[in-house]
Amino acid sequence: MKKHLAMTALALAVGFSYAGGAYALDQAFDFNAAPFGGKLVKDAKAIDFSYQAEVDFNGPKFDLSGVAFFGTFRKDLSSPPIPGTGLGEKYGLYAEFVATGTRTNIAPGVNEAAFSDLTFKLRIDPNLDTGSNTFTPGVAGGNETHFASGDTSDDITLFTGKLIAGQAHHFNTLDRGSFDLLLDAQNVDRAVLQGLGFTPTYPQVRFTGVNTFLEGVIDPPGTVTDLDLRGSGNLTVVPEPGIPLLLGGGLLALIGIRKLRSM
Ligand SMILES: [Ca+2]
Ligand SMILES: [Ca+2]
Ligand SMILES: [Ca+2]
Repeated sequence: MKKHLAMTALALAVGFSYAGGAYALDQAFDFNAAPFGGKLVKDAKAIDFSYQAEVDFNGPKFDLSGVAFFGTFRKDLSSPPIPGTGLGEKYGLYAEFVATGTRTNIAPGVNEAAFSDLTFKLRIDPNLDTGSNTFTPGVAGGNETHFASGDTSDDITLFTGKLIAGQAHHFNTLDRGSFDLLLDAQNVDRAVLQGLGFTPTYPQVRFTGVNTFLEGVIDPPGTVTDLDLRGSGNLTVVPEPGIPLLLGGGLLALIGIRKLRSM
């Protein structure tokens, strides 16, 4: 009996440590685009995007605004795109985001940023007539923002994201960097977002990416207006928060059993 308990706890503890692996436990979800002339995509694990944003650095603080356009669904990050979904042909899908945070210089040309606030909307563009505005990098043209443009009046919000935590990094080659944002998905349109991943009341979504274009970064404290930032990434759904907590409980149980044995 005691041995059985210990083995169960061990299995749960292993599960918990595995959860720390990148994307090890991404949750499958369904995306029903049938109302927009697309297909019902079953068991997707990621949606790929490319994005453009503008960033303002003001000493240690930053703010940014951007738009990401999604192109393909994947069953996992190493497999080819799911064909024939209608995304980009029958309907468009984009995210609009505005964020603020603080950055820290950890070495010359190497900075880490922590997000403190974020407004995020995932939206369907049924008629493929939404784009994004152009801005002039730098102080020319004033301090601008980057946002969805064209006809956005017909677009439908699928969820609004509330920031749980987020970090970004950039390196001294200036065109390298990455970001990782964890969001609570609220006001979820469950006619479109379905499946296991969107079962929880507040599903958690990861918005992660790499930069492919970024120049003119200066170390804090420094001021930059409308830095042009572009790149690509994936939107994934993480398992419901109860699962890691449960597995974490398994780890604690294992520690408890070890303590009992050492007594
Ligand atoms: Ca400008
Ligand atoms: Ca700006
Ligand atoms: Ca539109």
